[in-house]
Amino acid sequence: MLQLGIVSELARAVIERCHAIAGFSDHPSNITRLFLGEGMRACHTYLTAWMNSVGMQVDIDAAGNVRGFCPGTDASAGSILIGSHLDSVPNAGAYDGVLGVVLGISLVEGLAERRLPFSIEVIGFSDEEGVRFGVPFIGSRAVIGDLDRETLQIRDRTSMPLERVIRDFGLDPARLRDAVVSSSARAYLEFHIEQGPVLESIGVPLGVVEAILGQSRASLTFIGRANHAGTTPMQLRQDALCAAAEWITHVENAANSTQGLVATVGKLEAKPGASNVVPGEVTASLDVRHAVDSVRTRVIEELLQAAHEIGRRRGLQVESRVVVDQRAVSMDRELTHICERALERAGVRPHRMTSGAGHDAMIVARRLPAAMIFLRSPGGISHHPDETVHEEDITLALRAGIHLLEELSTCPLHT
Ligand code: HGY
Ligand code: MN
Ligand code: MN
Repeated sequence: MLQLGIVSELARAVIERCHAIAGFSDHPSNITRLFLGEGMRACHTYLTAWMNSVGMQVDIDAAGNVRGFCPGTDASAGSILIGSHLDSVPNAGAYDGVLGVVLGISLVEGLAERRLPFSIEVIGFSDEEGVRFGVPFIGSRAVIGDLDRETLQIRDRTSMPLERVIRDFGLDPARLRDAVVSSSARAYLEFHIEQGPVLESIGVPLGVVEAILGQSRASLTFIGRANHAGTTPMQLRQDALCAAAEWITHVENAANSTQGLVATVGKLEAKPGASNVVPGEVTASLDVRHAVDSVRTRVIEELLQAAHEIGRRRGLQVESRVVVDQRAVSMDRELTHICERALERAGVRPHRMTSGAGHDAMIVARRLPAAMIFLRSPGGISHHPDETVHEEDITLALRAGIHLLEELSTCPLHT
């Protein structure tokens, strides 16, 4: 279907395009592209122009997802979705999410005038990380029709409700129902960097994801009493930051003593935040992940209990709420087998693995057979400016993608 020379050219262009998109940021000196910020608007403009140039019809749906559509030759063959997210964490790398969208469009570009029986819809999701509103997967939840009224009222740190942010961006929340994927969609494929050390440690360029760990996210507030740092005796303090610090050590100990569990306090804010004031209030995030849902939910419960217990002992009030309770998700077996065969035909020994990172595939999998192909992360680093990818692995991913589309053209999915 595609000469190898073209594939290597496409791979080089993939890197260039990821770097171009890295320039679309809400921050003047690093990659920070949040839900419906100005960086996302520039990203929409860039991708719309590219998608149009390769013959795709483009729409920005009411949740801010970029939807590129390449028609097939046989309406009864339905459509295959290829996607990932366009938003980033603060001070991010250039490939998390974006690579999957750029690879999807590059596969369409590689088809040139050729049309497959099924349509291809490439989706750039508007929010997977959940940085702006504290809840992830806004874009993919909109695509499966799962963005409820309660979520639309959640406020960002400027106290702007999600629904208002959509309107201020120039989109219409009333059209969210049009964002829902059509019933003719047959499958969802996501290419993504592994974001961890496994593939590099075994010298394998690509992996096939069997399952994605479940994740819980919680928000806690330790409420003590601000007071003078110089005049307040230690035994009379209700120091919110010391309470949080004791709890954070407890979180780390719990994770170290629970096989296969990871727990992270990634965000911590002390108020009033002056060096000569005993911190009166601390807000903290908690992220807990595990392959087995009952272990994850037990541990997050224990960790929230521990925070309240530490608060009681120190004479503080503690408030906590779970904001995400996302169960572990297995990828579609049949589609995963097809991915494995595609890797083999691309000359890669397929390695099956679980994903510690969450992905839009775990949301879309609620509605469609979903599968993921990982690309090796050099240095195993991600959510960091040093995040990178090998060009030769992109070439292999494109070749695997072509074999994938070929196989789906000749033997449609049974599910
Ligand atoms: O946090 C995650 O697992 C993903 O990078 N959003
Ligand atoms: Mn991420
Ligand atoms: Mn990601």
